[in-house]
Amino acid sequence: MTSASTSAIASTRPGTRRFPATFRWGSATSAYQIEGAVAADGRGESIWDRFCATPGAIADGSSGAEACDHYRRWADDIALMRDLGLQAYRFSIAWPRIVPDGVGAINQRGLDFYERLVDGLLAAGIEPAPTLYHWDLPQALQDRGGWTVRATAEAFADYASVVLERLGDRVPRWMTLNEPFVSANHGYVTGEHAPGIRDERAGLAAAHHLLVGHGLALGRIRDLAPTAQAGIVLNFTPVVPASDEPADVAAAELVDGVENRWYVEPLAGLGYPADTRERLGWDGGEILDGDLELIAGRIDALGVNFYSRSVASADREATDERAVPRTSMGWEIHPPSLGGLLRRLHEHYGFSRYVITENGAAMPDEERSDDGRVADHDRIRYVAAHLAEVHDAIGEGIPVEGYFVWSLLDNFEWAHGYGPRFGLVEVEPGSLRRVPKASAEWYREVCHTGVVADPL
Ligand code: GCO
Repeated sequence: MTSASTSAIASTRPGTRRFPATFRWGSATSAYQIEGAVAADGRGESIWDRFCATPGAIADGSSGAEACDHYRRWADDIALMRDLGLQAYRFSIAWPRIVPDGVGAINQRGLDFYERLVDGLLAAGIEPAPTLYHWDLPQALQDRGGWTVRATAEAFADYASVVLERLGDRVPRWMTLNEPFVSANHGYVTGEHAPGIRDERAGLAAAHHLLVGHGLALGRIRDLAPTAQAGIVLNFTPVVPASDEPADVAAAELVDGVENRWYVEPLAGLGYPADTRERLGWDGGEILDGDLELIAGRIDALGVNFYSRSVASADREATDERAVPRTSMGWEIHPPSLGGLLRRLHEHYGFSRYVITENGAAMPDEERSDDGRVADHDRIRYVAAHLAEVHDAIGEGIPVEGYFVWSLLDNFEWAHGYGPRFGLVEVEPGSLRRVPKASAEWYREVCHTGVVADPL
């Protein structure tokens, strides 16, 4: 902690916000997006390797085969994080590196990699915050139905045990899944993500089995790392109706039910939202006795990923043409929605703690300063404005414990390939040289002082 940290969160001067001394500053990445080295050291095939090979699946025809080569450059990346003054680092563990076929034989070399990474982080004074599943399912399990079958949830728990047995003694915080909505919806309903399936019924089965997998893995964390904190990461997209017309309001309720409430409500012990269930016509056939209790097992912290809000219209063909500020992916920039979300979560569900596990923006990154660095003042403004909302929420008594900016590095943005850039640090195409952007310099100051000033 720096001397600037105090427990007060009041502003020191107008336009500056001081965060609590205990607030943790970090950045986030995920395995398939940065590691590369997909054939190294006995790693098995993942659904993303297979999906990227499908013509037309990825906008620029790329894949995560090389990505940022973090698998080989991990020590340099830790040095970079240390230089930025990060206190915590959220990354994900690739299941196909640990259990290449999803079940059965364990690949010690995969475990060795994450052990080196975790020990390197600890030695650098950076808290490792791993997520056990960030979308890279072993292809062998997909060949047997993937998340549409319950056996995948059981395999996930067994894989979690293997990881916990190796690293449970030194990792203080675990997250089970990243964004089960995106896994189920983009993977099994719209098909825009791996495994590229388009089947609404399959999406409902996948969503339930993902949550069962979370519940089972949570139990393994409790058994094998009883003093560690554990949670899950959900993405939230607050949704507003395009107008006050009842049809638009109903459309917004459905989107909110499918994208947001479907996951948070069972985790909070409320079961699946009845209104949404009825509108989707789901008979809940996959729910076995005890599942809802399992899913509602107590978590220590809810991970909140927030990027934007959406506008829902009864007219499914309608496009959102409002002249609002947007990122280079077209996502509306609307920081008050983050404050509103935190209030809603705390009032309705009352989790004991929250962590902003992702927040950040793809920006054009076209301007450069004289020294050649990306001058991404738009990204700085985005992050600062969202942090102001977090600060207000803390001031109102909502226990938000930390913030992980997405992302440390420019990386493989799934179906969008390498077009969108989210990094605080540029990764030069070809050389993969890391060059901190203006936002990295700005964030270093925030990490050191715990103070966020209104950007100019
Ligand atoms: C997400 C993902 C990230 C994305 C990021 C930007 O959780 O949606 O965790 O992998 O890259 O959100 O779209």
